[in-house]
Amino acid sequence: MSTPVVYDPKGFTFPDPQRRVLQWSMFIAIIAMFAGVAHGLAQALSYAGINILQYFPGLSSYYQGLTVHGVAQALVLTFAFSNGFLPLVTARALSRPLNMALLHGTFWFLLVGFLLAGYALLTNQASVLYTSYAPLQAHPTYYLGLSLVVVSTWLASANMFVTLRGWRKEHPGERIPLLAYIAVLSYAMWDLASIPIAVSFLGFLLPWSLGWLQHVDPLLNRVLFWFTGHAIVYAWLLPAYVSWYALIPRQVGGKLVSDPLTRAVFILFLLLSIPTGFHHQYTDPGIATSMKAFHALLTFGVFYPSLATAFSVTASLEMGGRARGGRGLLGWIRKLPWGDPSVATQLLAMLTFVLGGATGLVNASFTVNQVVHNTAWIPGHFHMTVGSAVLLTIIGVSYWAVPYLTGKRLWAPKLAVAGSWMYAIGLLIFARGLISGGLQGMPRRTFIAEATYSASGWKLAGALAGIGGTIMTIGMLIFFLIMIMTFLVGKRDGAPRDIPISESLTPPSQNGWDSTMDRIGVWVIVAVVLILLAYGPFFLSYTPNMVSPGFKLF
Ligand code: HAS
Ligand code: CU
Repeated sequence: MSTPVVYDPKGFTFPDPQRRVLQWSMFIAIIAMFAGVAHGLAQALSYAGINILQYFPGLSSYYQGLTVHGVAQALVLTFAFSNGFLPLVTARALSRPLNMALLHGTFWFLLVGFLLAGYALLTNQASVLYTSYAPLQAHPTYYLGLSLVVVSTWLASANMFVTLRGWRKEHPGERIPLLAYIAVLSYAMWDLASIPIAVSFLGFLLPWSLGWLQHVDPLLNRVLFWFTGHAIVYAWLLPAYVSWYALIPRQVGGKLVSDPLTRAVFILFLLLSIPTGFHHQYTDPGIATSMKAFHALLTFGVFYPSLATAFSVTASLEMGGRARGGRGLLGWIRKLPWGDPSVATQLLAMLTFVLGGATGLVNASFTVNQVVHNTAWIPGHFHMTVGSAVLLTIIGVSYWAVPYLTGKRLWAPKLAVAGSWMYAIGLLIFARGLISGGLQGMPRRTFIAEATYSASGWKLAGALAGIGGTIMTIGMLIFFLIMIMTFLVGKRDGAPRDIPISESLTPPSQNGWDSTMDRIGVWVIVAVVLILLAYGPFFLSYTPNMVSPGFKLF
């Protein structure tokens, strides 16, 4: 006897006060996005040799702008979105309201954290780049603010766990509805992954910036950063996968291919996202080569669930395209609802992510990494991952979620589709520039516009980055315009009244082997064991060198 995969209960209405908090969470995400975009344009134009920094009032240096860009986009936008989106879909899938106190806590911690970090950034007291490497030292409000952002994610996941526990009590022995399961697992992975950065920020960097500690160990803090820092990219990505697996099939008129496969994919992310951080530190001294090689191996392991996702999601899309009359080998692609801004934007997210995944393989390959490390290739790679799969999915989800939460119909959907195309095309041109520049030694995190050195191939690479970045910015401005107009003048009829939850072709069994996947606690223990194997030898053999004072260079 099997149960329906994705629980689709009738008659559940989200309580209005909760809807409002979730709506504001999405708005903070959009505000953070806006704060980061202008600085993104400045970075892109810098590669093209154009300096527009003088047009930013109060901006002291290139590095201040780059830090604002990274922190706003990578740390605030992503988590503000997930803090709203994941609890929203969990509650809907379980047909239970969230815990109001935790919901308010999530919101306020995030907002106060954003404001504190924003203060340090805007006053040029935290130009340390989003990686926050010691010995670059920031103002205490930067470390405190970002720690509060992390606490907000813990509160959001506590809310999901509390809601799930309540549901389980009332449904003993039943399989967890898939949508809730994958949303909960996404943040369960992040809960584990975020502990090292909390230790680094609260245990070392904050006391150091307050003057309570005179010195810190730069390598130790880099290790703690990347301990969290590789998994953080999956904390950004998994909410997008939640949408691609459990919502998009319904939006295109198809079905999710397999419930057990989807659960297995998320378990693999829980197990393998964290013990891979040394692939960011292949060139760092002080870490045994054998440990770096072990992380390299696991990095190829964590490539696999994304590969499975590519096949599974494509099959769902094909099912939808064929149900809509698509014929022939590829005829179904044209029949997908490309006119629906939410769908089109996420299809573009997927297509551009294929290149992001391929460049990730190059990075992961231990020796080949030497060619691309610290070059413009790396921002090329991550704009085709976090700047495509993640950002475009956030935009695509916002195109139904903002109308759903506000009750206002999306303003100018055709313009929305055009904006997403512009962003995606701009992104491909931009990344093409950075990727080729990187291969010719063009450095990342360098103000190329003022550099006194260059190589012959950098001109074309930089020009492509500048042109692509400008087109991306126009695409983003269209998104902001649509959000503002939807909020201000969106019609009160025609907004979606429910979340598009997919059914599955292969449902989960009630008592078969795959039901063991619902024992989330056991999988968390397995993940901890793998983490101990991957990081234990380093921490057991490492003697901290607390030697470095703080530097404020920019
Ligand atoms: Fe990465 C550096 C390796 C994925 C983000 N990465 C970065 C940095 C960032 C980042 C921000 O091994 C820079 C950090 C810094 O500031 O220094 N990355 C990988 C690998 C993967 C990978 C192996 N990265 C991501 C994702 C990110 C992200 C995802 C953000 C969300 N990355 C590295 C390494 C470095 C690195 C090294 C260090 C480099 C260095 O030297 O500094 C993989 O897991 C990627 C797997 C992805 C795939 C693609 C699957 C495709 C799908 C779409 C299917 C398409 C469909 C379309 C369905 C296998 C799922 C059909 C549609 C129709 C219309 C037909
Ligand atoms: Cu990584």
